[in-house]
Amino acid sequence: MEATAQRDEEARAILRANDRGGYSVPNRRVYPFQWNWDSAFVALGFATFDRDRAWREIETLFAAQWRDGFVPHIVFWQDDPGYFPGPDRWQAGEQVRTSGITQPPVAASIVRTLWNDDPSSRDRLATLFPKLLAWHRWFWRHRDFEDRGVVVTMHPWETGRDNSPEWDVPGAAIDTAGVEPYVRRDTSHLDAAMRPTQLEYDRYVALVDFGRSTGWDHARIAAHSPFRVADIGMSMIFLRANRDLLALAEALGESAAAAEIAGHVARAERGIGWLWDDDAQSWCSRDTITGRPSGFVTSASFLSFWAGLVDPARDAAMLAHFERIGTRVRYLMPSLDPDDPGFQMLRYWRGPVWAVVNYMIGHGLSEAGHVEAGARVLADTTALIARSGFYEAFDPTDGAPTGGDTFSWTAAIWLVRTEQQR
Ligand code: 9WN
Repeated sequence: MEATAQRDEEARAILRANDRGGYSVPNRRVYPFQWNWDSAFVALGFATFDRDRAWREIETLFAAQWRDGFVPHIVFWQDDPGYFPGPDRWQAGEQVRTSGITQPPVAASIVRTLWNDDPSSRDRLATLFPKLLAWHRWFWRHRDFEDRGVVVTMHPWETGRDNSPEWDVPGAAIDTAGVEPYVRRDTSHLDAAMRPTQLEYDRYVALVDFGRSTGWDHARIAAHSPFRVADIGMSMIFLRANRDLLALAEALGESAAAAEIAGHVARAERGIGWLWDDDAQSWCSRDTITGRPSGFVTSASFLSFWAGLVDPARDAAMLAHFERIGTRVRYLMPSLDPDDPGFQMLRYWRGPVWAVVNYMIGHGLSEAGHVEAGARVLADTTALIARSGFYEAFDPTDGAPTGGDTFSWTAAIWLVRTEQQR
């Protein structure tokens, strides 16, 4: 109990220390700017002890929104030489310098939680709502331009699961020959064995250079990017976010917006089956250029429950994967199926467990009625943090830490653990 109280105090101290005044950095040294989906989860953590600060985290993110509704994955509020690529390489942004790609649109779901827990915040919700809607419209326009009801990503960084093996085959189409020399900063902070490879970095930077060469014209990027992959993670997160945005629209009496969003929810429910892979018996990302499914079972595959999809046969197949994986590792949910030959316990999104993904999987399973499974995922998350501290990610076999320490979103997820996990 005492140890738990100490962890609570540490978690709050991390959020305070990583607070740059209205926004948080994910980690002081490795990630010294504001990141999009990190901020959404961080707001949940702040809400446990400072509601005003929780709303500000999201409001500050949306202060960097472009006029066309786009919300960037990084906001460079201050300079810092500790991260590559910085603002000079991106050359993007309007009121403030930003990156030119986005990240998983989890913000509407988090805002719904903030509002549910604090109905007196209606004015703040009403101010944020049109901004959230504008961002979702940007997604419908530029990340689902073929109207499939899925999210087509233009960059592995956009998915938040940077070096997942899902991007290996589609990534081979990216020409890295013209990439101007650059110096990685991540490997000066962290062991290279925990990070993406040099080839992967060259591809990331080539895509940044390509986007910059279009002047961050998202219509052109969507038409010509060499990397266009329907991401199972973003597709599920966006479907859930649209359901949550719809609930917010109804609460605010925004009936035209509600009808518009409901139409997109229905479209996604019809279209998302395109990402079911019969061979893998799993939800999988799919390359839209070749049409080929990735075939990888990753932690993102289990977000179908978070998305609110109900399909008895597919749910049973996902639960069978869940059971199998649960016998292979001590801590769920590894970012890659441990039976995959490419599974690596400590290498970023090729094995380690991430607290924020667990939050969505655990709550999604519980909401879908798979209470025991959901509870296992959430309990494993707490156990990992209790054992190892507030790291970026964890080895699913023994719980050893990997990546950066004093991590904001890990602290936030600790603070919002459910009563049963306390
Ligand atoms: C690139 C900040 C971010 C997370 C991502 C995670 C990692 C960045 C990087 O860190 O990505 O965006 O440089 O590795 O993969 O999910 O938002 O915590």
